[in-house]
Amino acid sequence: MKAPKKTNKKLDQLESHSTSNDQEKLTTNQGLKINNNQDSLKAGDRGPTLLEDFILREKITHFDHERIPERVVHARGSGAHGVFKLNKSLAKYTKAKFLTEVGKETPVFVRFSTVAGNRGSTDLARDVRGFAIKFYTDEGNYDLVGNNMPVFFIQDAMKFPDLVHAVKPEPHNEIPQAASAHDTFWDFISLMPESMHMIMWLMSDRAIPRSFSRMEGFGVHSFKFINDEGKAHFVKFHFKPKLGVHSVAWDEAQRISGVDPDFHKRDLWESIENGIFPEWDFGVQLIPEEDEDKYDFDLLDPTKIVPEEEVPVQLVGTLTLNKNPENFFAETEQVAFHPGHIVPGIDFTNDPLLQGRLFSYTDTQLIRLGGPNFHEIPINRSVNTVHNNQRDGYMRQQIPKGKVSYEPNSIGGGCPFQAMMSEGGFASQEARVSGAKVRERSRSFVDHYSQAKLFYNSQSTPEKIHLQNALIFELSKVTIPAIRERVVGQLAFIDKSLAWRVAEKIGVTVKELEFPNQSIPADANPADLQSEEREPNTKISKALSMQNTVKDTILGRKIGFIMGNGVDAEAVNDLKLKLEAEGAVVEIIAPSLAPVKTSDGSSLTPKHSLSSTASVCFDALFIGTGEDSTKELLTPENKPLVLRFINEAYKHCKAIYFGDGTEALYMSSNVGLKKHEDPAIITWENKKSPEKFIEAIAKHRVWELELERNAQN
Ligand code: HDE
Repeated sequence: MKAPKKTNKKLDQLESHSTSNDQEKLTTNQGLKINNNQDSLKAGDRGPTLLEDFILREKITHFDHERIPERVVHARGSGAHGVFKLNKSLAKYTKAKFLTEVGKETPVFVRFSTVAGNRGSTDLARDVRGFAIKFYTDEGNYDLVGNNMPVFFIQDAMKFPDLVHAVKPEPHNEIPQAASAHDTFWDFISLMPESMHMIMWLMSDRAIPRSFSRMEGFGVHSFKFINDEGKAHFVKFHFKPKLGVHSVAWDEAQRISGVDPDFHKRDLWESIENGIFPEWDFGVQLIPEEDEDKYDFDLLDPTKIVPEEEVPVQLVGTLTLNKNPENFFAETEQVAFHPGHIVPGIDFTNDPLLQGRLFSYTDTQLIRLGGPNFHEIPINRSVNTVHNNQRDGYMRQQIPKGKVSYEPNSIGGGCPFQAMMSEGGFASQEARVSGAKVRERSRSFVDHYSQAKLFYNSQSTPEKIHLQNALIFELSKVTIPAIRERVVGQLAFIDKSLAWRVAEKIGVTVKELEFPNQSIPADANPADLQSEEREPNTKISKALSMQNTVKDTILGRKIGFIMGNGVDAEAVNDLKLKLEAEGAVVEIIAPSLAPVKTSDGSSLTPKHSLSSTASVCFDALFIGTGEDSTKELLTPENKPLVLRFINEAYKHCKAIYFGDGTEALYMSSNVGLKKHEDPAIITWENKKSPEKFIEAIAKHRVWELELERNAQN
């Protein structure tokens, strides 16, 4: 399937800046046609190059200058164009036009990112993901610069450079790249109790998404909606993926980083090219301004969520990504987001983290994009034209006419005019502000553990185990024992058994005083330690567990078909058609890239060879039907590779379907050793195999069988 050609106001605007070399002659940047692009101009064919060679000079000079500084955070990114459609009017709460006119479609550009790594680092780092959206509204650009986690590490912008310095590679040796598993990060965290809620999110599998299209987006801060009457509501922004929220296992993440470090970027690109457009429901949590003090946390505190059980998320729109950029640098790299780009009907709150961000983003673009005219770069242009008296600066593109660049003026007829509010002129919410000038934190910000606990308690057992293991992995890389001890001390405020389990694995001795529950046996299953009886009054929020987001769809799932020569053509094609009809993507993996000869004499073209990919790149495996195929897959050369595929998919709790005649492979793999019920292993014996396979893939993984599946490895 090929994506249909999209167009909208923004794409039309971009089109006017696009060029194509198709059927054109090569020219210099001055438009001069070039006759020889192979050799520099020399004094004799073995002589020195002449300074006169303006063509060589231009080419090399441009090359020498073709890098700009990468973003200081969120350097690695992937972008896509799309559209935001409003399904339900929010006119009661906001006058922002793109949120009030039902059916209105607003062009968007979205950039996803990791935070800590360099531009060339892996997509699969354990990290927060940026989820930044530029809405090209008719009233100007609105940027929602969010993350895939709804809270943040710190409460005040003053701590941001410290946080980032702590997580980035250590300054003396620039190690480690794109990883928080090191001394300085955990040193900082161990001394910052306010970060513990975010640490729960970061150590959960949310930090290793299966794809961008399977992660949530959050505005994080409370913002304000202002309606036509000037009434304000606090608002929290949510994006809920139509495919559910899904992650890979940490073991997979590490292997994918080697096999395909562009895994997320590729998935986004290929999905859009294949017409499988990533989609999210857009939702809002709304709180009347007068209810500000109703909660046991402060709405201005960015380390807190508003639990969905307390304020439900109202779904009002759809975000769809439907077009890949034409050029990575021009669009994804040069796009400049800023939480301060707002439109009438949306306003800021006094969240001290947000307030700091309002300064930082323009400042960073000035150094990154080289001057104050970055708003004129095509991807950053608003779809309505810009009119003001700002002028000049590096790389000015617009040609403002006339001799007036000041206001008030009479020569220019007073233009451009200020807009009245009724004409869409932006006016900040009139809010009363009072108080002594203080450098202090509000007392309403001091509870650092309740919501960390809420998050942990809301996780399913497999999710809890993954979180524990993530902490164990990360803290095992911390070389200073005192830091490890302090983190365990912090964890104990969240959940004692979590702290105990981690402590045990990272060489921290648990003192009786801190852990009254010393009766926990050393071989206890962590799942048993999390029972509600131990903490009977613990609150749970269902929305916080990814396990509750499973959707009944295999749209966009990638299924690896492993096969050798002689594979049963009918069985393979049948299954392929069934899976593709449900929106899955089938890719053939064979011993080599040579076409596979099937039982009926036809041939199938593999996309991968057994040694060029790995099972971690697929959501499920089908082991191709037929004894001849099995025989080839079991040759001494192929067998270890095939078994690695199967055993890894099994260990990572994926669905595997063994076709007819593959029993020998089944028996040689770890799957053949299984001694438990496993709904995700489908064999030739099952009469409804394809249907069962589809059902199992839709469930994402059988995480609940992880311990049992791994016990056999
Ligand atoms: Fe950012 N952040 N940030 N941030 N942030 C940047 O801006 C900053 C914060 C987020 O795809 C930078 O253009 C400060 C929270 C995203 O281009 C920089 C503070 C959230 C992106 C910056 C924060 C974010 C950035 C680096 C604390 C989630 C990538 C390059 C006061 C709500 C946008 C750039 C893109 C990027 C500063 C905290 C999200 C330096 C000072 C909280 C998604 O300006």
